[in-house]
Amino acid sequence: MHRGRHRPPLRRGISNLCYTEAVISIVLPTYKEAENLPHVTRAIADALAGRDWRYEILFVDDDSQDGSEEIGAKLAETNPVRVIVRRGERGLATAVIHGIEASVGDVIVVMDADLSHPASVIPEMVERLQTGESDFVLGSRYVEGGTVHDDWSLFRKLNSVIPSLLARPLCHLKDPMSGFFAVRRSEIPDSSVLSPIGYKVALEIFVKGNFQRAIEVPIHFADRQYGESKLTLKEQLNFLRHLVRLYRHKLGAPS
Ligand SMILES: Nc1nc2c(ncn2[C@@H]2O[C@H](COP(=O)(O)OP(=O)(O)OP(=O)(O)O)[C@@H](O)[C@H]2O)c(=O)[nH]1
Ligand SMILES: [Mg+2]
Repeated sequence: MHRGRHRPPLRRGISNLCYTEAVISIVLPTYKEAENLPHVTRAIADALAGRDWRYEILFVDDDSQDGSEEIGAKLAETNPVRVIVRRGERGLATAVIHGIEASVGDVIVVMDADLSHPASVIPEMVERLQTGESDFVLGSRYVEGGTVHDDWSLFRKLNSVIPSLLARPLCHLKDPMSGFFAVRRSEIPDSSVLSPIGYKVALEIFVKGNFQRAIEVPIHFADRQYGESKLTLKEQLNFLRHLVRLYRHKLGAPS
């Protein structure tokens, strides 16, 4: 996936951003997140303020019809924001891949739009890539210093931990279910190789790619304040199908 080499201007009229070497694309899949869009845009802008980095925020919305498109357009007047609306298609992972293909950055950061992922960690993630210390940086709840909200029920904890255990033989990551990660575009496997079903796009990219120096940085995973979860039973079943596909890939079996 090597598109975006031409580095077009991100948005005209935004003069307060000083651009130098790094071009960072922050890709956020969105479905009915209208209330969250201004907050997450502000959180990213605050996190990157004072950094000499050129960046874009790319919302990939699956035709939410909740005002997201209009709010995104408004945000784009004063922020380096773009909204891509996919019509007639749903899916977190495919939305992320679509966004990566449409983005311009050398460095790609993927995060949720519901404020669960702390934008304040983005600079550290980008720096770890830039120094060459890592080729895959994952925001992780399950390394030392990482946390989730205190009041997670046992069911919710199991819902997070069991899928991670099922994926353990595929990768050594402690939080392979995380949707918060940063990679260099040049190291993302070609989109013809990527075929995720459902939610787990970090796992898909990690298993299909050739990453030698993955690291996990601790994050606090906050519970969403606005909007509703889209993680349904159907998505959990999709995860099992996705796992089967990834195991077949890993074992070299035809899918
Ligand atoms: N484009 C697109 N985005 C999606 C879709 N489903 C979920 N998302 C987005 O993916 C991100 C994660 O979805 P959530 O519903 O927060 O899933 P979750 O974090 O597992 O669930 P909660 O803990 O309840 O928030 C959010 O930004 C969603 O808006 C989808 O079908 N298409
Ligand atoms: Mg969420």
